[in-house]
Amino acid sequence: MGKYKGEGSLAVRPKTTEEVSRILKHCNERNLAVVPQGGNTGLVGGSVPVFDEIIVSMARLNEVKSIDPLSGVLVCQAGCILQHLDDRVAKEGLMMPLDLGAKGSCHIGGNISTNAGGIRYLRYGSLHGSVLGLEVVLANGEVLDVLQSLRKDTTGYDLKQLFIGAEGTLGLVTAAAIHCPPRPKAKNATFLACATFSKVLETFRKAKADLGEILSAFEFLDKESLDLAVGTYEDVKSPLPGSPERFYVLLETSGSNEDHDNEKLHAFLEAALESGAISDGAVAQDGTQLKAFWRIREGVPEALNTHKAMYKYDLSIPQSTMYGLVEDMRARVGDRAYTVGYGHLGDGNLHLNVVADAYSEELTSLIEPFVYERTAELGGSVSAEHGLGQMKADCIGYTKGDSAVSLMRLVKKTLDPKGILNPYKVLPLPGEVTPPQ
Ligand code: FAD
Ligand code: 2HG
Ligand code: ZN
Repeated sequence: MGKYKGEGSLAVRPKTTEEVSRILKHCNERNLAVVPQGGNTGLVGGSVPVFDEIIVSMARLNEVKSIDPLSGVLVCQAGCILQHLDDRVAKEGLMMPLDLGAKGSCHIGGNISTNAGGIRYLRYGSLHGSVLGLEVVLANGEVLDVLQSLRKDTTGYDLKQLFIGAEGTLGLVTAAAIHCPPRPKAKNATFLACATFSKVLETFRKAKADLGEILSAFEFLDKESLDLAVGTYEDVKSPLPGSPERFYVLLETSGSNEDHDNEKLHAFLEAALESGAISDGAVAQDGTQLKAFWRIREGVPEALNTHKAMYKYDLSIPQSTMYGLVEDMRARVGDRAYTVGYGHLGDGNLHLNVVADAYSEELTSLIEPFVYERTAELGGSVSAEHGLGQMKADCIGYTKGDSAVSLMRLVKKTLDPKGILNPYKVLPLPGEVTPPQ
């Protein structure tokens, strides 16, 4: 994002777990801090050194170890690129359980370390469920081997979970076993217009009820998001040009029988039009159009990135109150900035972005801490899927209470007593007061 700049002067590029282990053993003995780096696509500055931490790039740990087509278990090294893995497992009739706009660059190790969500979360759930095993190098260089491929295992504490979403602060993930679902034989998508946000919610309720097992994504964008993507890129075109509505939904279905899925989708659309939940809609006629629909959604964060100042918030908020926060923010900043709201509505995940020509203290003070305070009041989370990184390390208290933060500090102290792993990320500095709940 061009927002975070470190002073690192050394990057190491290990090829094996053994090399990662030797690097960490050496750094731990000499009190040298490290920052693990995957595809460097993170949005909260987690993979960027704050001072002169040594960058440990995981890019050369990029081997696929095995794929079992029967169980669907993929075992691979952490530096494999998500898109490459999806292409590889496709040959066995499988699919990666997650998908995100950065798939062409992000690593599976980075995905695991941020507990990335993305557009398949609604259907396939969190990496806390899909990751079956991990190999992790601990701060002192010891290799923790919990790289099982078992679906069920209740022998003691589930240690791998600690490293999923730890943003490289507890260990370096070097390999993973991941459960991959069967690749759907049929996929379809529809782009819908809704007059109000409550109609978007009504459409979501109806989609869950009528489409059931074939519903695979339910993304929403407000008109400001759509206009931005369409206005920035020539290849992004609205399937509903001239639509006057305030809200748009990209709904995807995936299943095993095209006729069955189409029948269900069309019945749902007819009923949604009749009830007034949606006012217009377009159904993708082929794979090319399906991709074009996704290009609109993926074009929004890309188009935001063309602005000089970008205030980016990734919030979990109960769906019923989600859009009120966007409206309040828009009213607060007025014409000083452009405010958009979009995201993974099916998962209660709002991406609220405020962009402008330049950062200013006035704008910043209108946005923060308001955005975090209001999220806490609504019972939400200040980080739904991007992590805390360096951007929000001092914001954890808006979502987690003192006892949870104290226990996290204890875990960190136990696994990384010298604090060499990705310092200044995730947790506030010791003694720093976390914001009141
Ligand atoms: P990096 O950015 O390199 O690192 C992220 C964090 O993980 C850092 O703290 C780093 O130190 C740590 N880390 C990396 N590798 C390891 C390792 N092997 N062991 C230990 N720690 C490690 N995120 C979503 O959740 N959902 C989305 O839909 C989504 N869409 C995106 C779209 C775009 C266009 C972009 C640019 C980003 C998007 N992201 C999304 C954010 C980002 O892609 C994810 O957070 C991704 O999981 C980061 O992976 P990475 O390999 O780039 O990790
Ligand atoms: C997405 O869902 C990503 O597109 C990025 O999580 C969100 O940049 C953002 O606001
Ligand atoms: Zn997202």
